[in-house]
Amino acid sequence: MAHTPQAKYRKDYTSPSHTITSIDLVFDLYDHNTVVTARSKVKQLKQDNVLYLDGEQLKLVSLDVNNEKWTRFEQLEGGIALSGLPEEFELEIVTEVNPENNLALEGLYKSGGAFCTQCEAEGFRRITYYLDRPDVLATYSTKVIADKATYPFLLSNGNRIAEGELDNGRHWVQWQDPHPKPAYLFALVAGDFDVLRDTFITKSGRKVDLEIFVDKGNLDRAPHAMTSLINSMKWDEERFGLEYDLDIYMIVAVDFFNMGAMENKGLNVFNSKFVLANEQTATDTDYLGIEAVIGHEYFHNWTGNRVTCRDWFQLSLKEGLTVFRDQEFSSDLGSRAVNRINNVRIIRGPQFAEDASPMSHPIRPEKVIEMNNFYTLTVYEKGSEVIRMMHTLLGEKAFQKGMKLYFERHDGTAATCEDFVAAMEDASGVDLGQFRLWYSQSGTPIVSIKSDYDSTEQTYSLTVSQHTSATHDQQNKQPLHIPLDIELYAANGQPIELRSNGKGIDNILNVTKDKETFVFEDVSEKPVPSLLREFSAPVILEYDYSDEELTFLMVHASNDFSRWDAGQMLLAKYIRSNVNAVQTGTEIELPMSLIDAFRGVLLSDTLEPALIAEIMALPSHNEVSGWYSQIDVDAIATVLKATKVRLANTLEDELSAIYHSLKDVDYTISHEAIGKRSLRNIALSYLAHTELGNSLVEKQYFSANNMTDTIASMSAANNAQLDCREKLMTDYSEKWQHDGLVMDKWFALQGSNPAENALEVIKSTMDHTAFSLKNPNRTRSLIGSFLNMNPVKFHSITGDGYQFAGEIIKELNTSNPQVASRLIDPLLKFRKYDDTRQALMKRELERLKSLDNLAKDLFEKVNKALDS
Ligand code: B3K
Ligand code: ZN
Repeated sequence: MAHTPQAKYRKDYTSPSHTITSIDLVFDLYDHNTVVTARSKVKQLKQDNVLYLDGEQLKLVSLDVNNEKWTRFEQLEGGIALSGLPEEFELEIVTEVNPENNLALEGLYKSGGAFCTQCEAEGFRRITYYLDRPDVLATYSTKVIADKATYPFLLSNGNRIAEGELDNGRHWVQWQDPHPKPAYLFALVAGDFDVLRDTFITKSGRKVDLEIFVDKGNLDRAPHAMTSLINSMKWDEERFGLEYDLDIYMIVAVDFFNMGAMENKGLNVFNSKFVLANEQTATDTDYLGIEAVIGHEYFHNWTGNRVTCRDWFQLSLKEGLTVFRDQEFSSDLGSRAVNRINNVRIIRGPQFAEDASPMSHPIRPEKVIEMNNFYTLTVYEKGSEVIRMMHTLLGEKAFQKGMKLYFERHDGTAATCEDFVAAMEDASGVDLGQFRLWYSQSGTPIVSIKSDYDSTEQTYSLTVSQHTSATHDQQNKQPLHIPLDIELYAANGQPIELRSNGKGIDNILNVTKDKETFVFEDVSEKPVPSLLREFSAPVILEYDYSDEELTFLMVHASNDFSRWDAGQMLLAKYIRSNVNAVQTGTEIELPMSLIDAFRGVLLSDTLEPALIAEIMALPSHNEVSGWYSQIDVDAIATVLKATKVRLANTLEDELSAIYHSLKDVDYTISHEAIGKRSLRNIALSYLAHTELGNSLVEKQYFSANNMTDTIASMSAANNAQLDCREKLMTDYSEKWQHDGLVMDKWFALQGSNPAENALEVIKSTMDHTAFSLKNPNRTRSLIGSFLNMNPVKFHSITGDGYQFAGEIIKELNTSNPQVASRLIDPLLKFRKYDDTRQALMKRELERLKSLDNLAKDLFEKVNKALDS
C-alpha cells in the first residue's frame, strides 16, 4: 500500500473554510473520456484563504479563477490545495474521467449501456474537484451532452429547463435544481429506456410528474414500483404531513449498483432488484422489498435531503430516521406484526452479531477510515430502533410535534443527531438526557429480569438489571435509558391493570439504572409477565420463563408480536439444550408440550396466516450462532435440521391439511394473499422433510403460476436436498439464463446449497453465462449466499471455504472494494470459532493484509479484526 489510510474522528469536526453557493456543471459524455466542466461560486468563510478540494482518480485539464488560469495550486493525495485566493470568486475546473473503466461503481460509471452516477458518500470527488462534504450546500445546474441515438434520455436533478441538438448526432439537456444540496445528492443518468409515466397531485394541489426508467422491454415490470411510489407520497402527507417539493420525480433502474438505491434529489437511482417485478419474475418478498425501498428513498426527500447531515458521523440522523419511516409505512400498509417480526429478526441476528464483532460501533460512529464501511446494520437498523424508542417514550402525537419542530429549525441545512434529539425533547418536554447515550455507546445491552410475587401483600415485583459488555471499540459502558414495555396476565388470560403508588401506570417502564425494582400493587394472583413487548428496546432479554409460561403467552399474549416472541423463546430453550446434547453425545429431544404448542398455532382460526407462518419459522443459523461466544457450526446445523424434521413428521397431518387447504388461493399482491402463500410455503418447507416431500415439491414447481411458489419449491428442495433438486434447478436455469436478475434467485440457492460438493458446484457456477463478478447483485447472490447462508460448507474444517472467500475478496479488492468490503464480514468474526477455524480464517485475513494495493475499505476492516 502506498500510504497508510488515515482515520477521521468525530471529535475533530470543523466547519468548512469555504462554501460553494452554486455550481454549473457540463458533462460531455464519452465512454472513456468524459469531460466535466464545473463552474462554482466560492466564498471564503474563515481566515485561511487556502482552499482544499477533494478529488480522486481525476485527470485535471484546466483550472481558472475568475476566468484566468490559476497556477497557485498543489496536487495532493486525495485532492488539490489552491492558495492566494480572493474572498469570493468563480472557480472553473475541467476534469476528465473514464466511466467505462469505473468498476467500483462510485462516481460516474457505465451500467450496461447507460451512464449513471453514485455519489454518496464520497463519490462526487471522482467527478470533479470539490468540497465533497455534506455541510456544503449549493444549487446545481447541469448540462448533459451525449450521442442522441445511443442516449436519448439525459437526466439530472431538478427540473428540465432547456434542450437542444448539436451537429454530429449529439444532443443536450439542461437541468436546474432549485434546492441547495450537498454533492452526495447529485445525480446524472444518460441512456435509452422504456418509461412508465404517471402523475401525483399533492395535498396542496400541485401536479408532480412521476417517471420510472427501466431497460427496454421491462415496462411490464415497472407498475408495482409506481404504485409503491404513489403510496409513499400519499402516506408521507397523511402520517407526517410532508409534501413533495419539485415538479418531477424520477426513478431509474440500473443493473450495476453497489447498494439498494440512492435518494438523489428528484432523480433516484435504483438497483433494478428494487424496481422490477411481475408475478413471473418476482417473489412476494421482492414485492414487499420494492415497496419498502421505494418508500425509503422517497422519505429521504425530507429526512436526508431537505435536512441533511452535517458530517458523515451523523449518518444515522437520516438513515435511522428514514428506516423508521419506511418501517412504519410498510406496517401501516401491511401487517404491523409481521413487519415488526422481520425487523426484529434483523436486529437479533446480524445486528447483534455486528455489535459483537471487531466492527462494533455506536449508531453515531466516533472513528472512520472509509465511510462506505459505515452503511451498517447498526447505523440503519439499530439507528431506527433508537428513533422507535423515542417514539415509544413520546407517543405518536408528541413525536410528530418533534418532527415539526425539527423541520422548522433545520429545513435547508445540515444538522446533527443532537439537533434531532433536542427537537424531540423541546417539543415534548420528555427528558432525553440519559437517552442520548444510545448515540455514543456501542454494543448490545443484556437486560436480566427477576420476578417475585408476594401473595400476602398482593404485590408483584420485577427486578431489572442491565449490563453492556465491553465491545471491540469501547471498554466502559454506562446504564442506558431503556423503555421496557410489559404486560401482566392472570391465569384466565386477562391482562392485569398495572398499579403503583395507588394509581394506574403505563405499560412502558423507564429503566435507567444498573439495577432497579418495579413493584406493582393489587395483584391478586401470581401473573405471567410479557416482557419487552414489541421489542421495545434493542437489548437481549434474560428471564427464566417456564415452558408453561411460554406456551401460555403463545396463546394469551394480547399482541401478535409477543405470541411470536414466546414461540421463539420456547424454541430457543430447546435449541440450546439440544446443541448441548449434540456436543455431549446425548439424544436430541423435543418435548411433546412444545410440539403441541406449535400444533395449536397451526390449528388456530384466529391468528392471521402470515403470523402463523412467522411463528413456524425457526430462528436462522446466524441468529442461533449469536447466542454463543464460541460457535459450534455443525452442532447448530444438526439441531436446527433435527428440530425441523421432528416438527415436520409429528405435525405432518396438520401441515398437510394447511398446505392443501391453501392450494387455490388466487394470485394477487394483496397482503392477505401474500400471507396465505407464505403459510402454504412454510408448510411445504416442513413437508419437504417427510416421505411425501419429493413429489409434493416437484409438483408445486411444475404447477406454479408465480415466482413465489416456484422459488418456495426450489428452496424446499435445496434445503431438504431432495432428489428433484437437480431437475428443478436445470429447468429454471434453462428458462431464465438470459435474465441476470431472475437468475439471482438461482445463484442464491447454489450458494446456500448444503450438499457435500457445494463449493465445487459454486466454482463451476461462476462460469454460468448469467454470472459476472463485475455485477454486485450476481456476486452477492452466489458468493454472498455461500459466505452467509451456507454455514456448514463455508466453515468446512478443510479451510476450502475460507480460501475461496479470500480469493474472491482479493479479486474484488481491485475492481470493486465496496462489494469486497461487504463480503469480508464473516471472516472478521474469526474469534468466535474453534482454534483450527480461527487459524484458517486468520490466514486469509493476513493474506489480504499483505496486498500492496489493499483498498481503504478492506484495510480498515482487516486491521480492526487482526488487532482485536
Ligand atoms: N443513502 C443510500 C446509501 C448510499 C450508500 C453509499 N455507500 C441509500 C439509502 O440509504 O437510502
Ligand atoms: Zn437511506
